[in-house]
Amino acid sequence: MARHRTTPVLGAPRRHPFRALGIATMGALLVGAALFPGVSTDDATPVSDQTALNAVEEHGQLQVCGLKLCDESGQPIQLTGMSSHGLQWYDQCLTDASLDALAQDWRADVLRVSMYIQEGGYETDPRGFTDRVHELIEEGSERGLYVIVDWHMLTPGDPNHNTDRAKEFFAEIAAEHADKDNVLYEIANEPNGVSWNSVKGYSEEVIPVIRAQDPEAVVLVGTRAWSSLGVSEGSDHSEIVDNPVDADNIMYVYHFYAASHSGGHFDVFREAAQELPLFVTEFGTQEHTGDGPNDFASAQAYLDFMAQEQISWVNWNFSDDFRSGAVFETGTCNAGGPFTGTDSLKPAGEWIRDQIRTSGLSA
Ligand code: IDC
Repeated sequence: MARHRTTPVLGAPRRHPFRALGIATMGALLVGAALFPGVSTDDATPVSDQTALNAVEEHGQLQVCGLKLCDESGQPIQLTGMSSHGLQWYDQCLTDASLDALAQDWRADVLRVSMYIQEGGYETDPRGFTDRVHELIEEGSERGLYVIVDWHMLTPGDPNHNTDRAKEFFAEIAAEHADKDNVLYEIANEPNGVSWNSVKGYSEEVIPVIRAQDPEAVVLVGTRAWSSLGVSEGSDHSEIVDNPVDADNIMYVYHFYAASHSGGHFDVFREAAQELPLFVTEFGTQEHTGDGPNDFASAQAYLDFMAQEQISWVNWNFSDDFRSGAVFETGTCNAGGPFTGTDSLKPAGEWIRDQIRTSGLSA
């Protein structure tokens, strides 16, 4: 693959705002520990987190190598992190404090910015939503996070319904952020009710628009049947293997909800991982509604497999929606937190925070 670098990455150390803050805060914590030797700082962010690794500074521009996601130097890596909820509903959960918590206390590597198109999303105010995505890319970048720009089409399920909108949006986003190393483009959240061939056709229209501006960025392609690799509509990954999208440096997207998708879905996912580059941009520990009881055993089986295969994942979702899959208790965002520690977390939130803290680049 021809790679055209516009900005130097490795070798030219770039200043990271939290490095300085980290040292100052670490000093304060050490002084605190000396003054109050009996007081554990366990409930606060541990000292080591204050200098949490800046994933982007360390790993630079990502690329697909073989079936893996690799860093700038060609080393396979796994990213772990969180997806926002829809910006039209839960923008108030994406604040300086909550994003600081995600980067430092949760030690996430990646933030997925979920911008719905319908349901009160982008189509109602293209300028406003595009501007907000620009801002969130900057917010993520300042915190050393990779940022997935999620074109959250869902209803209608044919991505071609929104092709013109997608081209306009991605052309602007890619042009504005082409010199960054940390942006990934997810061009269709969950195609449904359409053939794989339609999704492939859409992808081959939109990917060149992105690549014209930002030739190096990794692009993530949603798969048929709510990004189930086809399984939820009676197909499987072979339709992709036999008829891949004609583009380099792409990965195919798989989503799962652990309480609903532990059987045949998991089997196909495991097989697909041997044949396709995969990225899980959304999963929940509960049912496919994003609600209902958690099945942590099923989710753990998936996470163990993804750790073994170094498949990157993002959990749904970093909001205080009432459903069990939103990590914060209802009311947390309007109250301004707390976003660190576990006091505001639902069971799924506590579980996933632990997982993120102990996996991925900044474990
Ligand atoms: C759900 C939200 C819910 C919202 C609904 C609207 O949790 O609050 O009312 O979308 O569309 C997906 C989708 C994602 C869903 C999520 C949970 O990508 O938008 O969020 N889910 O149902 N695919 C499978 C599950």
